[in-house]
Amino acid sequence: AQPTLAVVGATGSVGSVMLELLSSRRNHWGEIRLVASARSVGKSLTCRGERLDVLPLTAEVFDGVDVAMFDVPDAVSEHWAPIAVSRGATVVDNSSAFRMRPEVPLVVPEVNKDAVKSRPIGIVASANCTTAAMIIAMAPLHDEYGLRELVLASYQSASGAGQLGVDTLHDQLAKVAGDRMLGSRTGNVRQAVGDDLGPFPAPLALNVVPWAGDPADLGWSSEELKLRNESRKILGLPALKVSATCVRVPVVTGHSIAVHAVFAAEVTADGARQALRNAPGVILVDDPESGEFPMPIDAVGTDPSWVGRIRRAMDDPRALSLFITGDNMRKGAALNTVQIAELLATEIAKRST
Ligand code: 2RA
Repeated sequence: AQPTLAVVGATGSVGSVMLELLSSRRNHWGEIRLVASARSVGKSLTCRGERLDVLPLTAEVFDGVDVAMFDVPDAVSEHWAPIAVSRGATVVDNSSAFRMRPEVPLVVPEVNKDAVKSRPIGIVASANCTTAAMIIAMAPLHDEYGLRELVLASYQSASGAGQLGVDTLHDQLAKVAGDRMLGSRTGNVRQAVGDDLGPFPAPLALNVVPWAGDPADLGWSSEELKLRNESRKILGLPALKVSATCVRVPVVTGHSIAVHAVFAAEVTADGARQALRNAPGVILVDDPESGEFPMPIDAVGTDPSWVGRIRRAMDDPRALSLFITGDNMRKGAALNTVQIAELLATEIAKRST
């Protein structure tokens, strides 16, 4: 029999992309159960062309489940993932609750899929959206040249902050549309947007906000430290130097990262392009003179990380600058989680034959 899957957080914005992917990718699953908080019960959603009732999050809902994908807030994962495991499921969790625990593998399948094999507490963590998009391109460059340091600036879209982020950006854009004075010395964007900033600490329309996540140590944000810690863990480079500045931009979907990477060996832009051309999960878009570079408006709705603007540093033959864009709802969230769940499904299928 094919394994049973639970989707926890099925009614959320990442959950809905998970259902889309489960409907469009090769099917690995027998029964699929859609699970959400009590307030979503009574709803039904379509998956694989079937209308399914949303079930409440209880311990019993995991009875008979082989794999449970979670996309819920950290505290909900922290509480419910171990309960799902105690009922016999393996959990693939997309929150940050378990990512840095040594006993939990942190997986981006194109880079370290074998890490799923050892999961002593029955939980596998899926990487943060910005890390996932970036690491898929950095891993083949690391294999080629030996990565030593990353200096990063992210350009993160509103959907990284959930549906509220997307709604807030659209509401703000509607408020500023048509006023040609806004953003000039006399046109006040703060006033036009009003007090409702949604999940952002400042207006996002006509602006960039150099802050994403929560305050962490020494002035860094949680998103910045995720990039550092998760990159080190996924690449198995505990001493990798990483400095990131995470910035929210008025884009609906698609996180981008400007990368300055320093390697052990000398690099060439052509060598880097060659390493990336056949890399899994990467699409090379690097012809700036013809207007071809990675951008969220093109990457949205697609699976790969789009990579371009590859240049060797002018002042360091061991350093590259490049630009990466990926759909944060797909590779950055739903797709990576679904891919990990599929690795587990394949393992379960092998075991039962
Ligand atoms: C963001 N990385 O973009 C987060 C979502 N997990 O806010």
